[in-house]
Amino acid sequence: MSAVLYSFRRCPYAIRARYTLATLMLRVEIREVVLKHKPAALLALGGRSTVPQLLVDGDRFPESLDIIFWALKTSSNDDLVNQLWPTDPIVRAKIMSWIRFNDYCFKPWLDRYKYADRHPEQSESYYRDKGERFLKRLDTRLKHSTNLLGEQMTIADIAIFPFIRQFAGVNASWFEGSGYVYLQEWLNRILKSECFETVMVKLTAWDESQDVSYFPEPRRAQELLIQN
Ligand SMILES: N[C@@H](CCC(=O)N[C@@H](CS)C(=O)NCC(=O)O)C(=O)O
Repeated sequence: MSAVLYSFRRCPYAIRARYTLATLMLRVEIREVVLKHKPAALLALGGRSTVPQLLVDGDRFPESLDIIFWALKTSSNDDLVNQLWPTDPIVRAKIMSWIRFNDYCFKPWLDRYKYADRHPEQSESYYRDKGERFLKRLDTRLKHSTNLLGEQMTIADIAIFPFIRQFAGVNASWFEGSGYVYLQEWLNRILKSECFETVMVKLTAWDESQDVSYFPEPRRAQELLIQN
C-alpha cells in the first residue's frame, strides 16, 4: 500500500488526522505543505487543495474526517477501533453531533476570535463570548467523564481538541483563568501525551527532491507501540 499524506503541522484538521493515524499506528508518507506555496503535486490533484489530504493507491481522501474514517477502516486493531468509534448507533450519532457542532458552529467564531482585527464589525471579546458557549458545553460534559463520550477517548475528542487548543492559545492567561477546569484538564492531558508529541514533530517543507519522510516516524511508532 502506498499512502501519502499532505499535511501542515499547525492545522487543526491535519492535527486530528495525524492524531488518529498515530493512535492507530498507521504509517504514511508525509509531505509538509507551506500553505502560501502549495506544491505543484498537490495542486495538480485538482479541486480543493486544502490540507490534510491523503492519497492511497489512487484513492483520494480530501477531508480530515475522510482520513479519520479511512484509518478506522484500515486498522487491524479492532479493540482500539471499537473504542474510538463504538458500534452503538446512538453513541456514533452523539460523536458526529459534537464534531459537526465544532466544525460548523464553533469554528467560525474561533476564526473571528483569532483574527479579530480582520473582523472589526465586532470586538474580540464578543467573538470570544460566542465561542465560549461551546467551551461551557464541553466543560459541563467533561465534569462527568474523563472524555467526551465516557471514560475512553473517541474520535470526538480527537476531532475537537485541536480547535480548543487554538482557542486557548489566542489568550492563554484568559483560558487559564476562565474556570473551565474540566476542559483544561482534558486538553492538558491530550497535549502532554506521547501521541501529541509525535503528532507535532517538526518537518521541513516538502519538495519533490526530498527523501521520503514517514509519519509516525519509525522510532516514534516503536515508542507508541511499547506504551500501548
Ligand atoms: N474541511 C477540511 C478543511 C481543511 C482546511 O481548511 N485546511 C486549511 C489549513 S488549516 C487549508 O488547507 N487552507 C488552505 C486553503 O484553504 O487553501 C478538512 O476537514 O480537512
